[in-house]
Amino acid sequence: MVEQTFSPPADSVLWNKDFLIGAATAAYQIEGAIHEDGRLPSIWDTFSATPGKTLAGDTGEVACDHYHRWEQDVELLASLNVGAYRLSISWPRVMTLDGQPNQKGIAFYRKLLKALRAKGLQTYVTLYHWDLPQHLEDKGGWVNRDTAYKFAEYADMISRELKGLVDAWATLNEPWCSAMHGYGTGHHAPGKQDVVFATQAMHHLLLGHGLAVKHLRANDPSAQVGIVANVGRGTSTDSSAIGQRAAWLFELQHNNWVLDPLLKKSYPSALWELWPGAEPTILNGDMDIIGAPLDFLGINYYFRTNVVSDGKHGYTEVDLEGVERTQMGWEVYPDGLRHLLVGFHRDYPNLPPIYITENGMATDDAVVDGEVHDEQRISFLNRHLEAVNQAVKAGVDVRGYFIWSLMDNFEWAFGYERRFGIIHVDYATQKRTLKRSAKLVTQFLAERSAKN
Ligand code: IFM
Repeated sequence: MVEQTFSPPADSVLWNKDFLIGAATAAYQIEGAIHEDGRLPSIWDTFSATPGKTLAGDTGEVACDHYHRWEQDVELLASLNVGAYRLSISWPRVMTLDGQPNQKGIAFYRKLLKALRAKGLQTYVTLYHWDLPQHLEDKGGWVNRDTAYKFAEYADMISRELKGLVDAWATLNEPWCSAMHGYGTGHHAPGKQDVVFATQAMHHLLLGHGLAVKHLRANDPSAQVGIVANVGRGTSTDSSAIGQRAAWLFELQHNNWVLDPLLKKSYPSALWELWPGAEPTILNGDMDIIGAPLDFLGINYYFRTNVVSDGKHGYTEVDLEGVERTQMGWEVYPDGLRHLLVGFHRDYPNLPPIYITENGMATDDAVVDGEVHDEQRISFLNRHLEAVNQAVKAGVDVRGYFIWSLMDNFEWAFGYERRFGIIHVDYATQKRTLKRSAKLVTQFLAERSAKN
């Protein structure tokens, strides 16, 4: 095993102390305590308890037990010298069935945010990272327009409760995954499988986002307000026009489906050639609500996908041979991140400042003699941070980067097998062990603050 170093080039933007480096998690993936303090069932409780839906039948019932171990986790986080922590609030934990604040659940986030602030960490808080209250799914979930209004009520309530403790609010995490995997492919909760549901769910997610923005701004004017989108690089080894169109369609479907309504107030029309008959119902005024100005855009990037034409209107994914892959099977392709950032900067004149709100990889890590040698992750982080540096040098306004994830956690349908953390979690004992990646990032950030 070749030991990696973590040392950005001397002229890298990473050395600038104002370039924010943080770590990220999400409520359902780490908290556990799903029956405590009045938390209501969520769609992920239902889905993961359904046989066959997650690897080994894993659920988020205990996860990293962060709900009980949060103080220790805040200490660990602060020991990494990072400047910010990105977390999410569990909607079913903080709101009762009749839409009232659940003060016990809210108290958990209040004390967590205060502790983070006391350690000098900035707080990046996502309102919806996939854990819809089950009672709303029972009424149709995101396919039902009413869920957008319920989400806005939740945003209004929680931003009144937590105002002054949050540096940046993100309304949604990865609406593409909520819509497509939740209602299209069915790989995620609630497990519905119809593209017509997916496109309608997307519209209501984005509408909920736009409605929420208004409340967040009114209730917590000093905080930034944004949204987090996952984006993918699509390429084709087929250089013919039809091959290149397939790659273009891949990116249109993954990236522009979300970014165009937010930044251009319209859906790309080619989507309805890809999915004939799946155009959502859009009411007058919706697109103006969705396209409300943003203070920042969060970008989550993980991999590239190679595609070919399916011979009809769409594309098919074909794995490239001989490329480096992660434990998820995802190709390691740092230049995709640079390429996409530069493209968004070119294509969206009103692109707000960007934070890379997630980037990282799963490896099959184990603790050996007290150490975790996650050398592939160190190399991955080095290369993706350099891609960000190059994008900044090319003129893109990227202000920060969050490693996914602070600690190993519940990786949705893949359960606990896939380990994304820079901190290892032994799920039997809940022992946390800093991986070598965490140690090198810590060391780099100490060197950086010594220089500035
Ligand atoms: O774990 C997820 C996270 O919840 C959302 N973005 C992708 C990560 C890795 O799959």
